[in-house]
Amino acid sequence: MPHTRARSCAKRDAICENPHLVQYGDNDTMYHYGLNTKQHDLKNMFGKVNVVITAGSQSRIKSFARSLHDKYTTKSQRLQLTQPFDYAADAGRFSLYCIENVLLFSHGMGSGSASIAFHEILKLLDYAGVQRDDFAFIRIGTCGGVGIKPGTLCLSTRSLTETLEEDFKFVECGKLIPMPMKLDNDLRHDLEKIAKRLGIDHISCKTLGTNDFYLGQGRLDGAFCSYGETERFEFLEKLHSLGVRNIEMESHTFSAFCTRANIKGAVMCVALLNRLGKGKENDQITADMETMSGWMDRAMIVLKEFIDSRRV
Ligand code: R2B
Ligand code: URA
Repeated sequence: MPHTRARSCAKRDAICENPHLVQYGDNDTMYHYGLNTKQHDLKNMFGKVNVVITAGSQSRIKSFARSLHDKYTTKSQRLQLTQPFDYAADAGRFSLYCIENVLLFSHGMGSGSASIAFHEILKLLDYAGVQRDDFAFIRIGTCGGVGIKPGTLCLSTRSLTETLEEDFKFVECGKLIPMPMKLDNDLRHDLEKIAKRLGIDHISCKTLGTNDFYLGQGRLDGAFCSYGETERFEFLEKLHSLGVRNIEMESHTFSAFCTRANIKGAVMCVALLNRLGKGKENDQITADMETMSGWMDRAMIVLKEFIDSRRV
C-alpha cells in the first residue's frame, strides 16, 4: 500500500516540510533510486529503519551492506539471498540497501550529487513513516587532513563552506537561502566513545566542505591554478587556525540538510593525507590501496559497533 505525504504531514515529527508534497504523495517518484510511492510499499520496506548510513562511493556502501548482511541475517535468509539487494541498481546512479534496521545509500561526489540523494532519501524515509527523532544519520567518507596524521578518523563538530562561511546556501529559483550547518553532538560523542574504546586514532574537529577537489581545497595540481605555493600554504594555515582539521566535499550539504530536516546527523571521515605541508607532495594521494582500505576498515568497525548499539 502506498504511503502518502498527506499521512506523514499529519504527524508532528515528519522529516520533510514541503507543503507541495501533498500533491505528489500518492505517486511520487524518487527517480535516482528507482522507487515510487505507488509501486513500492515503502513503509513495509523501510519503516523500521533507525540508522541511515551514507557514503560517496557505491563500492564502499556495497561492501558495508554485505558485511551487515553477513552479520545480521540468519543462515536460512542468506541461503535465499546471498547478496544484499540493491534497490537502486536499475536506476543506474546510486546504490541503496536496507539490512534490518539499517538503510545504506551512496550519494556520489560533491554537493550537486549529494543534494539529489538527500532530497530523495529524506522523502523515502518520510513516506516510510520514519519520524525525525527516530533515526541517526551518518556520513562516512574520506578526506584530506589539515595538520593531522594520515589514517586519523575525523569526527566533525561542524562544517564550514569553501569560502569559510558558517551558513550553507540553498539556491532556490535563483535566490540564495542561507541555512546553518548543524550536526548532533550526542551522536558524535557516541562515535567518539567507541573509537576511544577501540584505540582508533580520532579527532573531533571542524570540517571544510568544498565544491571542488582541486581549487576549492587549495591544491596546486588541478588543470588550472591562479595561485602559488605561498597562497596555498597560507590558506591551509588559516584553516588550521580556525580549528579545521579536515577537508572533504559533502559535509556542508549534509549538515545543512540535517538542520533543515531537524534530524540528528554525524560526519566521520578518514584522512588519506596531511595537506598541511609545503608543495605538491602534500596534494596528491599516494598512500597504497591496502593502507587506505585498512584505515577505512577501522572507521567501519566504529560504525558497526554503533549499529550494534542501535539494534532493535
Ligand atoms: C571525499 O573524497 C571524495 C573526493 O575524492 C569526495 O567525495 C569526498 O568528500
Ligand atoms: N577527499 C577530499 O575531498 N580531499 C582529500 O584531500 C582527500 C579525500
